[in-house]
Amino acid sequence: MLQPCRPRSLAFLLLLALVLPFRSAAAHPRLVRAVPAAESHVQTMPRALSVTFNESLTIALSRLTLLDPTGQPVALDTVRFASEDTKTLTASILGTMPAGRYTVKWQAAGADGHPMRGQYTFVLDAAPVESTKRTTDTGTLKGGASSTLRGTSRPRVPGVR
Ligand SMILES: [Cu+2]
Repeated sequence: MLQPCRPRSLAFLLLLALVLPFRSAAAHPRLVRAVPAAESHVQTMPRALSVTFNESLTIALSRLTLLDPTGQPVALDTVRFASEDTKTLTASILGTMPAGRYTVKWQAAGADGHPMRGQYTFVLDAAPVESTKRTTDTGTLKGGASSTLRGTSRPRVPGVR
């Protein structure tokens, strides 16, 4: 009785092998949002990392790691859910962050307990140099622009030509 069934069950197994990866992938947490956002540039040091997934997570299997531009880990507080939101992991940043590109590595597991992992980067831009100097620079630029404008409008003034 098993013998005639075999080709059919083999076909069924093949079908399962094709379908299962998609099914399990759909059941695993997928990153949908991050703060700071992936590939973003931030001007000030963020106080916390926050990553939101498409499904509720198991906190015991969830991890966040922040690596500085040299690849050294930046001290983070314990990873926890953002208030009542079990799809969002957050961790306060305890260490200091010099300017540069940072890597966030995350691990997250949903109901089935299979940890998914991923990473993304963001850039902390260098602190702007003395705001007074910046204003002066902008002023100079503006002055230059307006004198150019005046120059262009000069032919309109009668008598100059
Ligand atoms: Cu799984």
